[in-house]
Amino acid sequence: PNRMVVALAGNPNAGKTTLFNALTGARQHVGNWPGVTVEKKEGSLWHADHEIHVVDLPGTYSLTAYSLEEIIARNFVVQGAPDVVLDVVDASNLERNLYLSVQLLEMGAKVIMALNMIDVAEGRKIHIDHKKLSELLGIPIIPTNGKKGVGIHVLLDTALDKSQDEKPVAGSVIQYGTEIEEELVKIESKLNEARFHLGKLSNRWIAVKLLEGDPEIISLVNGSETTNEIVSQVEKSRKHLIDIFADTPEILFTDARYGFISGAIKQSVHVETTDRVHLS
Ligand code: GDP
Ligand code: K
Ligand code: MG
Repeated sequence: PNRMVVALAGNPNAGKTTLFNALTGARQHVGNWPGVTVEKKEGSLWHADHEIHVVDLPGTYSLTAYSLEEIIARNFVVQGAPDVVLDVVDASNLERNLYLSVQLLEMGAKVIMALNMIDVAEGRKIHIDHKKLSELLGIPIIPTNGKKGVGIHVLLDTALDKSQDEKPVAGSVIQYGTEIEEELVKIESKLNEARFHLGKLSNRWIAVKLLEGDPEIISLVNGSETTNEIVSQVEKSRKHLIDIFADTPEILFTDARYGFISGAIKQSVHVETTDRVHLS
């Protein structure tokens, strides 16, 4: 009846397993992901009359399809269709960790963020205005200390709220500039014409992945008559962008993501310097 699935995503060592343990306690099961020897941890708990099933995804820095861990994490978000993705972020390494967050947002996943290791960040005088960051990313952010269990209750309330939120996720947190956006729109409309969908994922994300030359997503649209036009549009668009920018779309997208992240950090993070400034 009231059952929901929460997937924990995050960089290695962000504190996923620690939060997973704090959430599920002893009610956990350890196995392997189907067909591979990567460990899969699952567990469940009750909260506000809901059974919440939690899946600990492999730690990854990105969601390209270039490592087994990334493919497992991505496929679970795509095909396992979790109700909510809980993105566990190391607050003391915010910039690097946000690269994964931005990709989860682009996928159109329902994301909430645990700003974990908040004690470590504060200890290093890194002050994060999490409300501002939440506004900029368009997702709820909850500061947590996984080791002490701080923030767990709020996380669960937030996950429940988010799962019941019917608003579609935009998937367009980053604007890539006119030239790239125009090509994305062309590819998206070909996807729509061919009625191509991947679970609940936004076709914008699929368009981004196709332009990036993602082998897994390309193989999904390849080889069918209805998708011929998608493939030829992708080829045209890639060529067009390389002509204009003299860079591959992969590089253009990566640069734009890092640009967005560094802008968000400038607006929401303040690092106290220990050096005193002497004014004369
Ligand atoms: P995972 O790789 O994401 O699963 O990370 P782990 O859960 O294994 O955590 C990595 C390390 O960080 C462990 O030593 C944890 O005890 C520690 N840790 C996790 N969360 C916190 C936190 O909020 N604050 C502090 N100080 N340490 C934490
Ligand atoms: K670890
Ligand atoms: Mg772990």
